[in-house]
Amino acid sequence: MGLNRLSGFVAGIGASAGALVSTMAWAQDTLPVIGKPVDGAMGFQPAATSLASDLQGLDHMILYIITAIVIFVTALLVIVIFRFSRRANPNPRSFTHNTPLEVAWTLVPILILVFIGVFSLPVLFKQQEIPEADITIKVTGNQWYWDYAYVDDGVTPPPAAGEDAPEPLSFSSIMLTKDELAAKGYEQSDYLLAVDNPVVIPIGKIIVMEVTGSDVIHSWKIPAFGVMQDAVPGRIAHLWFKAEKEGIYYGQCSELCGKDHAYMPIEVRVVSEEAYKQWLAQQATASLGNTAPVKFAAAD
Ligand SMILES: [Cu+2]
Repeated sequence: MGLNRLSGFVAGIGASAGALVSTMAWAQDTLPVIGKPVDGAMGFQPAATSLASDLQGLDHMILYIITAIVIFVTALLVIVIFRFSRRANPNPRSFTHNTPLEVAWTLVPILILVFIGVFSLPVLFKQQEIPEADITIKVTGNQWYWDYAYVDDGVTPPPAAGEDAPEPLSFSSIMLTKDELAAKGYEQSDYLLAVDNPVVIPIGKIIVMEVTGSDVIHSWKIPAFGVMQDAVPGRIAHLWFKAEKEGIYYGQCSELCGKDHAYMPIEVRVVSEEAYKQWLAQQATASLGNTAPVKFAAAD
């Protein structure tokens, strides 16, 4: 068991069943739902990481550029339609080239693309250059649910030389049915998003997700974090984020993976450092009466 040290810690502070119930209550009572789709909404979910802010800023900037180009091209078309119509030009001129114009319409788009690249490449590198993790979580896509393993929870010290690495905290995350939502403190609108065992992470820590698949390709995505990574069987890909707002964030499998593709959502809860440690301790003492079943063995 990966968290036996924490079990001792919890026993040390005399955690009773009542204390466990109260620690379980924090999540649903106090956490605002931030990363959730809204009916009829336009635009992005609120950015909860600098990666998402960068992506959204880039999108807005490019939207201005696109709008200017669309207006410019539409204006040219309108001018051509009227000024160079057959009626306005009964005797058409016969030239075929205009070298300065052709140089201009080659160079100007290149300059526009270089300008966009100057802003977009740093964003791309920031996403793809994985920093050193505070907490590393392995996520495995299955038909049709996600498995999570806290391979380095940032709390348990690494094993001494010669000692076996402790088995990580791991659990499966399965979508809640409509009937289960209310009992777990969710609204009906959380259907297709809420899960039985959400991923819990502390605020302000660098989380590195090791993303893989067990059967077909899935994709792990949280829009409000600005992250999405294909989960490819036989490969481990990495993504990272640092969440800056406490709350509940939803995502969905984003690679068509079979008949229940729409029924394997992702729920991430960003909590305070203290609540995260409480949660870890609670997982370690799951056998003491935690109602959320947690498997410590390797995933199915
Ligand atoms: Cu999937």
